[in-house]
Amino acid sequence: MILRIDRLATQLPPPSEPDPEGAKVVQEIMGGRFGEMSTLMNYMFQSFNFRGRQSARPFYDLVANIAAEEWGHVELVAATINTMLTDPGAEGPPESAPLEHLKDKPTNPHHFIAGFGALPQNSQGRPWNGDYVHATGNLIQDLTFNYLLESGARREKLRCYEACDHPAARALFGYLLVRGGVHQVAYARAIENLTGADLSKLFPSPRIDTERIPECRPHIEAGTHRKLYRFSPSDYLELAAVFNGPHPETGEELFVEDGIPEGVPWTDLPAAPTPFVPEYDPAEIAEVAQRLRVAAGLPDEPTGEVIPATPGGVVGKVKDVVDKVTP
Ligand code: MN3
Repeated sequence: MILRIDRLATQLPPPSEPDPEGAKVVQEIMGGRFGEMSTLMNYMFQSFNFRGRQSARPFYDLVANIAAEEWGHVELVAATINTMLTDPGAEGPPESAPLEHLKDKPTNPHHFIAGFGALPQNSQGRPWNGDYVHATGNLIQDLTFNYLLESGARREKLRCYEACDHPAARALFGYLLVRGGVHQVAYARAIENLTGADLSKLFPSPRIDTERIPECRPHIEAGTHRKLYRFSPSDYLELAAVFNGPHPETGEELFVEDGIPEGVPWTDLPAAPTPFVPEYDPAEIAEVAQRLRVAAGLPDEPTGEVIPATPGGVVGKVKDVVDKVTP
């Protein structure tokens, strides 16, 4: 089972300038062969299909536990794409064609026709494909595949970083490059511990110097590059049996953290413009929600925690917004 926490693993800048062309590129990290849906679904199916898990517990724990973190990475990519598609200017009466500026750009038209949000597709608009899952029932093959998958994921994230200068995309890639690096090390250590093969000689693979990427640096300084989170209150206790030893690039000690990232609330993005569809006004929905809440004996005000969106706001202001919202 999965326990869901309504927070994002890391801070993303609030919406600034919309970037639908960039959002199309970021879709590769969502639904491409090496995207976050692929890492999630690979580790998820490998854990579902894991036989003899009790006797191979540290390896089972590793795969099952990393699957849970990948769920949060899919969530982060979706939040980024939504941020990049938030366009306070795309409003107006239907006859003024407020979305016309999008139609001639190299965008994914589904982004603005289908619902102004992330799609389970790659950058070409092709749906994520179950054939990307490699769950053979052979532990060494699966671990080796996972190492390659994380390696490809890092390569693609770097290329998308180089293709997108939107602050939300850059923050996303900064975080995911560091976390993907941890998972790559974790699978390498698992193979080493199981077979004796010295995979430390393969690092860095690909040769990405994350120290030079400004958006990676705060995560490296916080030690995020050498810790594996344990994504369960009481299970997956044997991670430390395989995730141990020196980091192959820095020589620092690897360690397991008992718990999940503290995370931050989602930014409450404004409703998508629906100029061609007569629809409930967001204020009407808020009114209905409040009535239902009170009738159910819940507080008058919404109970969840969000960061208010500041459309057109300055990226640097995000810290102030968080400080205001988080006590
Ligand atoms: Mn990931």
